Amino acid sequence: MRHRHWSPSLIGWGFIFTLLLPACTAPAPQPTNLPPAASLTRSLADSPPANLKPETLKLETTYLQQAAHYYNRYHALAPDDLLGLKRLAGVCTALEKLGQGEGETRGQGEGMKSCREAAERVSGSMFQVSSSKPPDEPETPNLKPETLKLETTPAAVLREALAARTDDRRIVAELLGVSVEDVELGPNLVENGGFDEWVEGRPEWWTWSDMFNHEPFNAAAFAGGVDGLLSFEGQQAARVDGFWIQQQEDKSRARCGYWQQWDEEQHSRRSITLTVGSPYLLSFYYRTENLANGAATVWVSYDPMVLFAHDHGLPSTGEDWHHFVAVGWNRSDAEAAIRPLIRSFATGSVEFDDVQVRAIGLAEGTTVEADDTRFWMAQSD
Ligand SMILES: [Ca+2]
Repeated sequence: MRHRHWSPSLIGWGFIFTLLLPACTAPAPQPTNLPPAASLTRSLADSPPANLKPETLKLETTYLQQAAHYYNRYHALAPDDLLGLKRLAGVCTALEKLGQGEGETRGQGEGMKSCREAAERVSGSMFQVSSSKPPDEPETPNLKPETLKLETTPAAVLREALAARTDDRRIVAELLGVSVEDVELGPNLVENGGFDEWVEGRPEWWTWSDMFNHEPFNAAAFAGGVDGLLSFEGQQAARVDGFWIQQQEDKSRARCGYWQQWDEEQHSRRSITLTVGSPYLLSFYYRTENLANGAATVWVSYDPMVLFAHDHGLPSTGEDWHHFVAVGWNRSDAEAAIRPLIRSFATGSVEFDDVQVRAIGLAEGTTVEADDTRFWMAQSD
């Protein structure tokens, strides 16, 4: 586990993440006619703030400036945490839109100082802000050439850094060695992959897989449930906590987690069908805390010709949200089914969010031979 010098570590930051602004804006009371800070940030990121009154605009600018300050400081401490980068990019995008609404020049003003600093850190170069015209010269030489054609503002640099590590279409193209324009992703075949719907203590469409405390498994104390504080996507994530595990060699390893999928109406298990020879994407976000390397796993199939067999171990994340992506084929000679099972084999905690399985469509003339499953993990810049 990585030790950070800030206390109270992630829970404290989780509080800031969840409440976003109130945690760092104690002196300024929030007017009752404002929407919650997090939803306001999202709405500002989506559209220009044309309908905000001047005094409201000023107040929100103050909130966003302070949020950018704290998210930038957090990102400096935990650059691999994708949730931190996501929130930082969102706040800086909202700040830039507010700045435009106020007639400020791009990337100027006290509020953008933190965003510029983060953009410089992400791009590995000094960020020269052009306030009058789009940059003619590359200002971020460490980024790929196509990136420089985009509107280059601190928020644009942060959004690009986030997309490089979260855009599944781009990542699939990278894994297959084809152009991103030649890749299309089908609908998500996983039900409730974001774990935002819960029924009687378990996520809808998922069943609790408890391979412990009965033969042939070791005894253990595991608990599963919802985390509504630090989800990567939506409002909730699924969590598995291991408290104690018996290590008797003549028994199978204790393990447990959530297994797609339980059909409530049919009272039967359903599977995700994979056609022969077509590539598929398996993708999710996860974070581990005090969990041994490789102890959190994903299982999809017994057959090594259907994506991959047995549990695929995930690297520990030191409390950060990481992204897992795999691209594989049904290389058997018949239609096959998978049932994603995400679980833990050890004491400590793991959370999962945004589980996806999608068919990958390739443009006509683009072919990739069915091969071993390819795995991708986000790396820091
Ligand atoms: Ca979620």
